[in-house]
Amino acid sequence: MSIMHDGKRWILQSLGLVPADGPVFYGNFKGRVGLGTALMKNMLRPQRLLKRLEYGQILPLPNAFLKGAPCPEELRDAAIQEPFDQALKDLRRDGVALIPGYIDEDTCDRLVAEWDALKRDDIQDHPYQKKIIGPPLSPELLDIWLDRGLVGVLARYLGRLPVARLYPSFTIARPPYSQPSSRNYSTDKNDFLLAVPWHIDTPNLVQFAILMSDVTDDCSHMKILAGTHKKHNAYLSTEDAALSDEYVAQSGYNVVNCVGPKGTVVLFDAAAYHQFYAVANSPRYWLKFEFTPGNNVLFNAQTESRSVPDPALFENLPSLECKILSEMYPSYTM
Ligand SMILES: O=C(O)CCC(=O)C(=O)O
Ligand SMILES: [Fe+2]
Repeated sequence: MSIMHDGKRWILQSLGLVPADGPVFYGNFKGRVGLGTALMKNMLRPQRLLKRLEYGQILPLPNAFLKGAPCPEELRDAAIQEPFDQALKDLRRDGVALIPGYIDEDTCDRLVAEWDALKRDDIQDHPYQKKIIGPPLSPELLDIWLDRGLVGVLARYLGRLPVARLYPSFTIARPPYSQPSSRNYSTDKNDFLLAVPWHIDTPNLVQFAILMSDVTDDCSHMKILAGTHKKHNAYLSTEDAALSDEYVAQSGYNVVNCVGPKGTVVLFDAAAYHQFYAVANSPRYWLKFEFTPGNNVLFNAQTESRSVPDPALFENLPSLECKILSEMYPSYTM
């Protein structure tokens, strides 16, 4: 460790911002949730807060000052009726909302069968996880990705136009291990590959995922710490990015298990602490769509072309949908 690093750490520890090692805070699990620490951390490392401010996620600034595009009326209207309005309320309150069995089972089975058979050299096929980023677009897949009710919930939540920041991702998480305790874990090594520590992600990221297999509390699943999305969470280094199990247990936050029958939709704000909770040999099939109001988009030219089997798919896409996909498919939507 450099003197610089040690010196900085000493100051942060003296301020109580990065706690010393102890029974609740240790190793890379020195994160905590609280407006006081968040305020100080955001001042010392303001990038995250500024990204949220720029896109209207901190204060309702006038449009002229904001990046991204305003929330279109059509999207707002699409999410007024149920089950979307309730989902929005849950998302606002907890940082997560579930719509059980929203996508029909046959559709899920058909898509899974198609992707099981897919051969492509960019498919990650690790023993712990199989992952396809940007599976071939079909009318069925586009219908889910661009579902006006679901995207509408995210639009009302952000108050801005959500844009796709990544291609759809289909993952089969199949841990051979059960959830390690944070005590036995170092985020530096990441032997577990899957996102098992309690963490937050890039600012302004909102997502919905479809459970492509039945998932119960006894299966591998995602957990969310309800309400933590309201705390302006920030971290200064990898040391305080994750929460320890002991801290979560004493914090009193409700844990929401993202489970349900095949076809269930899970909408969530990645500013809420969440984790993949591993159950040995219990695979979870999951199709995920990520949106931001415009920041941190992960365009990839190769994925763009590989995921479009037929450019005609874009021909009749309304301009609103083109805008939502424009960062991912500039060659087709411009
Ligand atoms: O796979 C999971 O359950 C967790 C995924 C995650 O951390 C995320 O989508 O941001
Ligand atoms: Fe995450």
